[in-house]
Amino acid sequence: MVADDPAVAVAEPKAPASSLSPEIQIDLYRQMVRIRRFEEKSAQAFMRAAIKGFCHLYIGQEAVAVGALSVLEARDAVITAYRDHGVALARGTPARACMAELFGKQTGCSHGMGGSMHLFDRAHHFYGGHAIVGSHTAVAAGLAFAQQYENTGGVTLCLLGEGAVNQGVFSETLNLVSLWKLPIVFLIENNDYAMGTSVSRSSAGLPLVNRGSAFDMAGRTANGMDIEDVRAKVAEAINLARTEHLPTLLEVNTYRYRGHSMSDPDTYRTKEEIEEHKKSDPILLYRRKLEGRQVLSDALAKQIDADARAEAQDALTFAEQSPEPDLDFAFSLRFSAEDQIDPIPRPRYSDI
Ligand SMILES: Cc1ncc(C[n+]2csc(CCOP(=O)(O)OP(=O)(O)O)c2C)c(N)n1
Repeated sequence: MVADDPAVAVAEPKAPASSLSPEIQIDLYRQMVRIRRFEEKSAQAFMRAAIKGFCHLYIGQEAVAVGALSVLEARDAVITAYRDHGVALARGTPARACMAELFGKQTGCSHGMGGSMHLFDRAHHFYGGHAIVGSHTAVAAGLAFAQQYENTGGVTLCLLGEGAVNQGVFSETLNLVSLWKLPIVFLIENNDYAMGTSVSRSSAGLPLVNRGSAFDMAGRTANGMDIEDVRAKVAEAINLARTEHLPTLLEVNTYRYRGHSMSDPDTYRTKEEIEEHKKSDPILLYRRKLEGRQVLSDALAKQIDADARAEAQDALTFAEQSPEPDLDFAFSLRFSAEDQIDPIPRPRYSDI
């Protein structure tokens, strides 16, 4: 069985029934497959140097973004680090706009100015894509502060890698969000490795979820290979943030199959270790579960896979055929005297 390939699965004989509707279950599955196929297409494009710069793939972690974002409302804010393709797709940024950004094209969701690590989509309240490890956690607190100050009823979901928890800014941020009772959820995507350093070599006081207790924050853990577990735990935390303005620190255990980035030779772990983790592939496990519940047929699974491949190919063609940002446009992105970015035309998603 090839764990990377959700088209190959064996039904789980006695999968427990779910409180989720069949439509939601299918949609969760579909979103994970979309991300996997998009990332595979990105990897191919990077290998032939069509995508330049950095490229950090989300393969293996799909259940985290899809499960977590599936419980958010449109008014909520989402922010993450540089491993952001799957998060943007799960938030609703069109695959075309994401792929074009990876290609640095003007039709990209950041107009080609950000690239893979800086996807941004204000229309969907997706505030990046940030390359400086841990830095965006403070920005997340600012988003939640604005939501509270303006009484929008929205909450902020901030995803971060486990490598970010030892950055000073993260501790300072936890202190303030707890003190000010901001409507925010911090979700640590613990995929074991920060570049080539395992969490056990970098961090004292495991599990990392304990870090919140110093600031009197609620703490929860979830299995990042089980999309329904992620969804349930995030739903509780989001509810706490929305109704009681109490922040939560969530630790979600997951695993990335590919190197840290496309340039990583991946020599700090064994092939056997990776293969072992692929046995609990989130897409494969969920497909088995849905087949056991008779929610997903073989034909539908194949159709979902074919659609996801077609979408990824379409995004690639769109990106290849899109124009480079022109120089006038690039130089129009400057800070004004008021420190506001000059207004720029947003991508018209209806057109792409
Ligand atoms: C402040 C800072 N220090 C170092 C780096 C270099 N760096 C880039 S990614 C990374 C590892 C981060 O790992 P983690 O937060 O666990 O995210 P993951 O790659 O696992 O998604 C490091 C140290 C950086 N970008 N920013």
